[in-house]
Amino acid sequence: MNGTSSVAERITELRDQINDHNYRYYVLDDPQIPDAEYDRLFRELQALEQSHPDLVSPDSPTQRVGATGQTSFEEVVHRVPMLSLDNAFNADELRDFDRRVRERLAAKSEIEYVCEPKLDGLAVSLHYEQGKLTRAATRGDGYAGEDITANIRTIPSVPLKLRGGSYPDLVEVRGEVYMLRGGFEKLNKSLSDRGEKTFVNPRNAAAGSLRQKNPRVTARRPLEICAYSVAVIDDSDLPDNHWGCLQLVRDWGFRINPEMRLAQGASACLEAYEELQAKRDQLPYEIDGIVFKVNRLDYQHRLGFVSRAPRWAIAHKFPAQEEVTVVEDVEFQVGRTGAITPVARLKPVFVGGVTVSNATLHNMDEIDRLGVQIGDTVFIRRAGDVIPQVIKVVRDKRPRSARPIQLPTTCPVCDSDIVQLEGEAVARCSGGLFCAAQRKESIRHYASRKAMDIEGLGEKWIDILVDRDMVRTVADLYRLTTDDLRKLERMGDKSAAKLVNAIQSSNRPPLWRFIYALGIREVGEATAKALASYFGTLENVMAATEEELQAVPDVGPVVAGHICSFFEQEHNKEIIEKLRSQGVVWQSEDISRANRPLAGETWVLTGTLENHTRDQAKERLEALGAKVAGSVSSKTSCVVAGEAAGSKLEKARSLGVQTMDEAEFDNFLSRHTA
Ligand code: 9MJ
Repeated sequence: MNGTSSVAERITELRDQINDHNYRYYVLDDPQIPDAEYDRLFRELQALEQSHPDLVSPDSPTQRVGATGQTSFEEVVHRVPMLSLDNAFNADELRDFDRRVRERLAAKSEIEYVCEPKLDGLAVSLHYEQGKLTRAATRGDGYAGEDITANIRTIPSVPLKLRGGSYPDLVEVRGEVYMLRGGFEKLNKSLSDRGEKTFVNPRNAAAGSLRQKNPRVTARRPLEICAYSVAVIDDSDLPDNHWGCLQLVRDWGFRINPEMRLAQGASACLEAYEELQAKRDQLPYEIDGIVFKVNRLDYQHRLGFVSRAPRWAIAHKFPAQEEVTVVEDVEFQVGRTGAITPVARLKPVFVGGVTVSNATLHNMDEIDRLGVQIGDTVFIRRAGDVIPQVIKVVRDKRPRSARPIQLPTTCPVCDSDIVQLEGEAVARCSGGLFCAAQRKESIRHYASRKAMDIEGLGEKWIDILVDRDMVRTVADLYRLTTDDLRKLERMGDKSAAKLVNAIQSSNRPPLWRFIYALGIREVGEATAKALASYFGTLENVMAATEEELQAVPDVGPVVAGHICSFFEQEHNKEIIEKLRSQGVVWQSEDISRANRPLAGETWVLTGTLENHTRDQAKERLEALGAKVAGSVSSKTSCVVAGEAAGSKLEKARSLGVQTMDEAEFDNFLSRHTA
């Protein structure tokens, strides 16, 4: 064997391995090697290709980012038109579709349909010749699209080479390119941090990313692909139904949507629609409906096409999540911590399944970024149960009477000055507990379900109690008597007794609920739980220094600072003292046993952990009560040995000390973390 052929063999081996790891990571979400190992394989391949340029081939994983640098977006005429789908907007339209299908086929029994989530992205066509990706195109007008091969090659879940050996010589795979919600939010955040234009939704972001002239930009965008159809261009055989084709495409290395299912007849399709709609908000990507496709390909063939859409498929749409309406006014709300939030009052509009008449504008920076004025026509977006957002202004529709939005100089509730700290986007009322809005908000938070859970103490009664000065702080709640409440308009004897009872019986909360109920800035439910299980008592939390607080998982310097300054303020200490004297007893946590199963144990970390930094692993162990030491002795309880662990692991073994590898450690942590 000469030198070059062994290099060629190694190159092939590396490409196969890397392709395999890409597939597992990007398509199966199940990586088999740590990133560092992946990087080593990748760099070895790059180095070999660099020293043997004659062995570089376009389907090598190193060639994903187009070496040419520029795409010219030439026109591509589709061999088979990329038709769009007809829509059904309600159950009747879907039943009509099914009836037409049955009539045309003269079918005696129910038709079997493949139900596919309709991804909200961009349709693309990918050509493979002898298993290699040779051309990718957008749908365009359905007959001709743009050549976006260089950009498509940068998407990790697009196979550059089909897997396995049993694919046709010439095959076209079609699918949807889309962006995960999480990736979209991150991308927008980083664009807005750099002062660049953001995208209105994930679909738009995916489209913008595919249209990049420089594939290196596309490569940095979190794009995904999901295949939904295959067409063979030579005369090879395909399975005789669409479902089978999808399984085949999956075997070639594509991701297909895991929510796809089969349904017999229109009623089962409607059930699938309901089920998918209920899941819609939990999916990590956006869908705008469900597509029903006749499963049998001979039926599809017989049904054929009308001018722009197949007769064998229909898209049953979900309610739109974006609509257009008018900003009629902007009001400023005061939150619990005094944060002033501009809220757009909208001409009511039906979006995401409900009628929306308010949308948050977040802060003045956001108003500047959007360039929104009162009177503007705007895009509203309501996805899931997230607060409706204004995402875009339609500038052409701005009326002459439009007015800029101005931050008031004083609090709309208490007239104290509004201040905005250097570098902070949020403006705040400086009135503190003098501000009725802040008092109301802090009481509302205290009484809320996840905090003290005082049933019946809603916004309406809090407004009345604060406005009449019957309650100034949460401690005053416990002094209210049935007689006090009975005097209020629309409060009957029964309701008064019920409310007093609800308040009184909220007086023995678990510690975490009480900490959460205090409304310390940025201390949510999870942080409150972590504080409670770490410190055990409120006294310990109150006495902790910023440094000590940061030993708690998830507590960073900012949150630690908020906690310390909360407990430094006299009036907060007073309120806690008053609550205690009114008989509120928060239940200390047993930090010695149940929540601190490792109390009294000493653990040692050695080697490289792939899923945690050393500090994170240490924090997790400390949160469970363990001490983490640097050296192994016979007193050591357990040694966690990562990659390339050396002498400490040996010593542990020789002393008969328990050891765990990283997988066992992860497993252990997941069993011991709430
Ligand atoms: C989407 N967008 O997820 C089709 N689609 O089929 C699925 N789009 C389609 N199928 C034929 N799942 C034309 C378009």
